[in-house]
This record gives sequence, C-alpha cells and structure tokens, in this order.
Amino acid sequence: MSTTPLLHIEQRDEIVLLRLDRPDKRNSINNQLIAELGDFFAAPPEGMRVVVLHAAGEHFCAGLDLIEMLSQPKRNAIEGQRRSRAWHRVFDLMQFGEVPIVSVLKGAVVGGGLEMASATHVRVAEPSTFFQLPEGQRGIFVGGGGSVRIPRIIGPGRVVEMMLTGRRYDARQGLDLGLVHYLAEEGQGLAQALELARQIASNAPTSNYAVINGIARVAEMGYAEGLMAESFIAAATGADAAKRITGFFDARRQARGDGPAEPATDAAPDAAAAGPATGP
Ligand code: 1HE
Repeated sequence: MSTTPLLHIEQRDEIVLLRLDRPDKRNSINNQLIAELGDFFAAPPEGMRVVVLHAAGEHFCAGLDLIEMLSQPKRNAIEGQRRSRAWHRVFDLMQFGEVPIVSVLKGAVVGGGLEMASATHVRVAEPSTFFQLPEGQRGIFVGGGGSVRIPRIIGPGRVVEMMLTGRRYDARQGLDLGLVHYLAEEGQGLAQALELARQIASNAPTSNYAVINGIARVAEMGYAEGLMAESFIAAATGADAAKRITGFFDARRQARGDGPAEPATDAAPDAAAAGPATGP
C-alpha cells in the first residue's frame, strides 16, 4: 500500500471537498482508496455539513482497479465477497451517512465509479461525462451496490441492457435518465457543486439528515409502513424550525415594510423544547 493519500481532504467552513486523487490511474478504486473513503465517512470532521466529492484529472473514476484485482486472485467464495462487502459498507456510509454529498462528474464514470456516484445525493456533470457498466465485457459483475442503486435510478431494464451491450450514456442522456441532476459548463462542475453545497448547508442539519436517511428507505416500504415511518421522522425533526419559520415570515414582512413577527418563544415551553410539530 502506498503511503501517499489517494483522497485529498479540504475543509472550507461547513463544506468538505473530497478529491479522488489518483489521476494517473484515472481514479480507479483500489483497496487503499476505498479504505480512505471508509475512514473519512466513518469519522467525519467536526462541523461538516455537506461533502463535495470531485476528482483530479480528466475522469471522475474508472471503477475497480483491475490491475490490483488481477494481482489478488480470490481463493474461495468468502474471500471473493470480501472486496464487494467492503465497498458496500463504504458506499452505505456515504448514502446513509450524516451529511449530503454533492458529486462532480466528468469523463469516465464507469463501473465502480458509477456505483460510487450513485451513492451520492446530488450529481453535477460536466459535458465530458460518460456512464458505462463494462463489467460484462471484463467478465465480472457489479460488486459495489450497482445492481441495487443504479436500477433504482434508471430502472432495472436499462441496467441489464447497459451491462449486456456495454453501451455508454453521455452527460445529456444521463440528465434525462436521472443519473445527472445538473449539467454544468465544461470546467464549471466544481463551482456549481459548491454553490449547491452552500445552499444545502444552509438547511437545518436534521432536515438534511432526515432527507438522506429517510426518503430512500421509506420509498422501499409498503404504503402503510412508509406513512408510519414518515410520521416518526417528522416527529424527530424540527428542533430549530420555530426560529427558521419565524425568520421566513419576518423576512417577508420586512420586504413589505411591516414590523417583525411576534417572537417564536410565545409557544408553550414544552413545545418549544421539542420543536413544533412538523407536517399536518
Ligand atoms: C486503470 C483503470 C482501471 C485506467 N484499473 N488501472 N473499469 C474499466 O473497465 C475502465 C477501464 N479504463 C478505461 O476504459 C480507460 O482507462 C478510461 C476511459 C477510464 C480512460 O482512458 P485514458 O485513455 O484516458 O487512460 P488509459 O491510457 O486507458 O489509462 C491510463 C492509466 O490508468 C493506465 O495506467 P498506466 O500505468 O499504463 O499509465 C491504465 O492502466 C490505468 N487505468 N483504468 C486499473 N479500472 C466492485 S465491482 C466494480 C467493477 C468495475 O468497476 S468494472 C469497470 C472497470
């Protein structure tokens, strides 16, 4: 294992920029890189509210490090599963972690690169971006959650077809399919992602937490279970809602030239401590 980090970490106030820093190998994911990602997301730095995941060089990520894979032949099924399960743990920590992740896509977003991107919450792509799942052509299968996350975004039929034919989708097609949320100008992906990250960081942290941990899970539940789970999540959020809601109406009154609203502390002490009931 190299001692040079493959993940560059830079904290700018509430936003942490994580850069995949292996451009000479097209940011392909080896054991070291996945371990560094896992270490970061298992113990995120204090004060972090949003992560921007971007990449050095021309390509976001060329997927699994195929050279390393060849050098580590699996001896049995459990050993064979080990790498895949390690990726699952790390990408789960990302998708169901503490803060939203905005990714900046460009060039190759292939195989494990697409698996990683699909564990991020907001995806910004530059026009050079292309998506591919070349596992079939390499004689392997997705192992980083690709058969779980990607079909939930673009549908299982498209994933089957992508994997059988090795077809590439470009950035614009990615936008139509939901792999991309924002199409940036060439070279502007990071700037756009940072702008989005600042916007997301200004939300209530508990709301962001509820969104990234709640929506995808509730969507997997049955109707009644989903509604019940939603009501619990709604009850657990809203700690600073009174302040935010009052601020919202104050700003409107000020814009109209009226006086400020009554302070939110008018609420009963218990209710103020628990936060207002959210939802209907
Ligand atoms: C790599 C890898 C890699 C590049 N593992 N070393 N992923 C793939 O099948 C994608 C394979 N890579 C490519 O198709 C191309 O490299 C790219 C389209 C991404 C970029 O092309 P290009 O012309 O800019 O770069 P290059 O000349 O092909 O590669 C530059 C170097 O990166 C070269 O190393 P060098 O030492 O010869 O300079 C390549 O060997 C190295 N490189 N991609 C290792 N993937 C948990 S399951 C997930 C399963 C998968 O991810 S399957 C998809 C694997």
